[in-house]
Amino acid sequence: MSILVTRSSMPKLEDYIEEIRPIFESHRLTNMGPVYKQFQHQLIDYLGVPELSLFVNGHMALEMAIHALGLRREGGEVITTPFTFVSTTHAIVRNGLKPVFCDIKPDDYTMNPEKIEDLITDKTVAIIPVHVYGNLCDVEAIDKISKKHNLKVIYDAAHAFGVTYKGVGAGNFGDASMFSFHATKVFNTIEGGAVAFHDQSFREKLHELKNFGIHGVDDVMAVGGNAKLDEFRAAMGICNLRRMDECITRRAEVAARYNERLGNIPGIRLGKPKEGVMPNHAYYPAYFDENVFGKSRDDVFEQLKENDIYARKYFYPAVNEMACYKDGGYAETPIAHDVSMHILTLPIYEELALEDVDRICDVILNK
Ligand code: T4K
Repeated sequence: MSILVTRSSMPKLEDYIEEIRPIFESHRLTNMGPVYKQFQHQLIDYLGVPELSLFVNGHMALEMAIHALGLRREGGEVITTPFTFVSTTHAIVRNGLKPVFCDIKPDDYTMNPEKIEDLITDKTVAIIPVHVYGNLCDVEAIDKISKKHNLKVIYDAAHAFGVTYKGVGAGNFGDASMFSFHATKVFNTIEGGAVAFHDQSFREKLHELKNFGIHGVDDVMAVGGNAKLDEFRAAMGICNLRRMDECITRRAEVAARYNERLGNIPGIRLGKPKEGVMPNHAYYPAYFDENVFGKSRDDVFEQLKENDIYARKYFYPAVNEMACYKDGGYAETPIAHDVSMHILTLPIYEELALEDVDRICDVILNK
């Protein structure tokens, strides 16, 4: 059987049926119904955040968070990372703002705070860093810079569900954090996402944006769109949330086996979570240095493919090198470029057997 980079975690079918039974009986399918509300409360508890708004996917959550924070202005610039899924940059651009790419750290691939201040101009309105692969950014340094320059911070926490730093949930840093609940994520609602935040005035803004600006039956107070999570997906979330801790524990076992097999191989660099971070093992990145290891990232990718194993080059190319951005006159980011050329995310998911991890490692190591 093929091994893909990930495989959605699923609840037991009977559990899901039980959870959607009331939806069938009530005919209440969407528009912030009782299942949505129950799920929202459960998530606030699980993530340990003061406030949370649910969305149809992570991308719309981020796009609307940028809008809701009032960042849209003529010529406004947002400092962000090119080492991400393209959604982060698209969300900035689709708000009429200009991305200013900040290079990343070579050890954990998150935005390098030492390079942020040089990029700040009188047009800068915000910083949007990304918690890459389930590790967290240097939140303390970014917080200091944003306060000094009076800038908003929105974290793209698409990979950081359930991650904590010194015991504090990932959704507590900055002005807002976006989580993705896509099928490929550690925690999924099929498609889905959320914005965590602490300023209560933000709640109404987000609500307006995701529900046409409607306040009451006869009141439309703002020009909003539609990005609501429906009841069936909320029910999927309720089921998967119950299994979250066991799911992360199982992923940790898989990651530990990879560490054991690949940890001391010259020319393979593995991910290193920031000190104090409890990771969720969302992805398993390995950096291949061809000069030392003898095989390039692309060689390893092809060799795995020949063995019916499908790793992925997340994130290649870096966003500022993608067709839709490469001619935009953006600054080069040499570290992000280098990492995007050498990184491979190896298969990791709840059901991946340790024997399969061994098989993957055997192929990589020519055993
Ligand atoms: N910011 C960051 C940093 C992100 O990584 C993402 C999403 C976002 C923002 C936006 O969040 P969302 O709007 O998506 O909530 C995938 C996902 O579609 C995307 O959610 C994710 N990041 C990105 C990194 O990866 P693809 O095009 O690589 O996925 P795909 O269809 O090739 O699937 C990869 C593997 O996952 C498959 O080989 C098998 C497995 N899979 C896939 C699907 C669709 C399943 O097991 N079940 C499934 O239903 O983009």
